[in-house]
Amino acid sequence: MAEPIKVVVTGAAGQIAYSLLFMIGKGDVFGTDQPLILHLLDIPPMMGVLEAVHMELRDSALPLLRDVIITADPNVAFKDVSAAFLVGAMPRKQGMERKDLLRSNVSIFKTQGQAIDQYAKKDIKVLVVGNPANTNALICAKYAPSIPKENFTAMTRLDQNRAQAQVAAKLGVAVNEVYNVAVWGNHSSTQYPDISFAKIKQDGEEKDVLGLIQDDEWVRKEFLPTVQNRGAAIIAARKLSSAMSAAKAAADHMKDWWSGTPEGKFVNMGVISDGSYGAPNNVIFSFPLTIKDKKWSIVQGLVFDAFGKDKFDLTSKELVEERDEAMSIIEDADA
Ligand code: NAX
Repeated sequence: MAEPIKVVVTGAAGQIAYSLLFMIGKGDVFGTDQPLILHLLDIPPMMGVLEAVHMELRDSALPLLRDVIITADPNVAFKDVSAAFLVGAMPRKQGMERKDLLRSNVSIFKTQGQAIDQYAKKDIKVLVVGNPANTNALICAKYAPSIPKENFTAMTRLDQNRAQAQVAAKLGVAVNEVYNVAVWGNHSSTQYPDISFAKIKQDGEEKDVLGLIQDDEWVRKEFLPTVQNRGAAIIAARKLSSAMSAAKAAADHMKDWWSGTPEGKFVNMGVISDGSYGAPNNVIFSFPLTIKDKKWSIVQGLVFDAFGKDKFDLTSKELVEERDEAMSIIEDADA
């Protein structure tokens, strides 16, 4: 058996972590032959709840789980870790302006970035789930200059999974038969879930999803808003935000980063933009990616129509505004 790796989950007393920790612990992410030491970080008032999560993890009798460390100290949480799930963030409260939300999150992700810089392994893989995920990931990377920017990613896999599920239902096929759904831009309601390049495999033959659906009206007026507003629909129905599906998406994201994508298939993650497709530079932007040897590459050569270009530009604009607001908060604090 391999040596154990250290993995940190922040917001570990929260609802996404409650599902995610179990998935990680039983080997869904790093493999069923990779022993683990889990580091659980939350804020001091949540230490009692975290103790209960710790007890439940122990009681789950997970063979891969060699140790669990619970802490409210980021410097302990990030020590020697190889992978980080940054789930904890400041939630948007009623009536809160974007700037106030950003201010609270800048402070959290600055502290965690600094701890990663100082204590984590230099090849750490960081997945930011806590919203606003793209901008939080950018802040975190900024404060960890000794770690490559490519190692900081934001989660748009839930949007990809939601889009695949909608297409599978429409075509009456299993969800894993649908692939190459793209998600562009921000993890927010401006995201652009795009099935222009999506395929299914039927009877051993690859077919274009759009060719099978043949219904532009459905794609633009039903599919798109359903995926963009799915988070709000879950909150309206459950009075709590998506948790089980968010945990599954976080597990999928890290698993594919760790073990790679199959030939001919792509996945989506928010990554540092290199300006591909005319996206703004220096934002964390969701692109379709292929992954090999734990390194991602942006899929090139996909072509947008005018409708797609509009959607792409809208989410780009929002990300630039979010970044600029976050940077002005940092400058004010540093002045
Ligand atoms: P919960 O409120 O259940 O849990 C969040 C936990 O984070 C709490 O235990 C809280 O004490 C902790 N926390 C707050 N500040 C912290 C800090 N500085 N260090 C460590 N822990 C801290 O929220 P949950 O439903 O688990 O959602 C977590 C985050 O995921 C939210 O920001 C949410 O908006 C975001 N989501 C992101 C999604 C995505 O696709 N990127 C989808 C699902 C979800 O909405």
